[in-house]
Amino acid sequence: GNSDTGGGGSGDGGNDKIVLGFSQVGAESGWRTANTNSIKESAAAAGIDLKFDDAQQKQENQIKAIRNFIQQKVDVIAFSPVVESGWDTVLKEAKDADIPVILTDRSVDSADKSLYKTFIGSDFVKEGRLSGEWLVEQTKSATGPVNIVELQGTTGSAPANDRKKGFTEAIAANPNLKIVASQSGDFTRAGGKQVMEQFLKANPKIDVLFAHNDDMGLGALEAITAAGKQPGKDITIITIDAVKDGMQALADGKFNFIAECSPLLGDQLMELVKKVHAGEEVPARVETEETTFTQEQAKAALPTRKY
Ligand code: GZL
Repeated sequence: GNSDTGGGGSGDGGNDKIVLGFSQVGAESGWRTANTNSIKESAAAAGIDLKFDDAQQKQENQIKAIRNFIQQKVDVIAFSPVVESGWDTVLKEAKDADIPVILTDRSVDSADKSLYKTFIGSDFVKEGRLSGEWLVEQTKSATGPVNIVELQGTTGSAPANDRKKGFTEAIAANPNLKIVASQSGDFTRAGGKQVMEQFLKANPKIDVLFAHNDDMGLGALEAITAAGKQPGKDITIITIDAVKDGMQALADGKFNFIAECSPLLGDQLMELVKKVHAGEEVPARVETEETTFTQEQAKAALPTRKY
């Protein structure tokens, strides 16, 4: 990936600043950009020397970056794992090098919980569940089948796995609700547009789109309007994140509901970095604050939306 390793001590007393190595997933969505900004701003504000790497959504680049941080003897490593599995070896190397690791945003499926100190991020199952519960409420008077198409996030990623789980469990409450097609759009606008074009060709009756993030929903809007359908009316659209562009689409009536997933975990992360570096106890899991938005709520929230 692209590393701006910058100056700063190597953690061997070069200077007294804590040196944090951060491996970021990539720059695939508006959410990711806001998350990166939060981490960089919070590190600067906390006086932490940040070495930042963008893995361009490739696990092998994240593993390389973590090995790099170990070589540089950083004080703490933090990262958002692009997918859940395949981390045990490199996390063991960090543990053997006595460098504590903090998981942010996405989690890993490692059975060995000693491989990281804590996780800070959202409850993705809850985000999926809240999305499904809203749809159940909206369609309780439906007399026939309600056909749903699903744009999944990056295959194998915690948000994709967990949002699908929460949504699917919630919509079981209404047997009229059926997922007729489900495919990954990799969390990108381009992916959302391409897959939605296929969904529209293969499914004559689509009533609802559930997209695992705003960016895929925004890409899907182009495909829906190109097919001569009105987003937000002919097709009800539910997404997750609540980044500014998604909230604008919601306020404009093109989306119908968004479950928020806050990217602004920078300050909480830097507090955890300081505690972990000082050898203090930290909770196993720190959850970010988030809510949900209807069209009316988006109109009210937009003027002060930070990201
Ligand atoms: C969720 C985060 C996801 C966002 C997407 O915490 O991992 O990745 O929902 C982003 O927008 O690409």
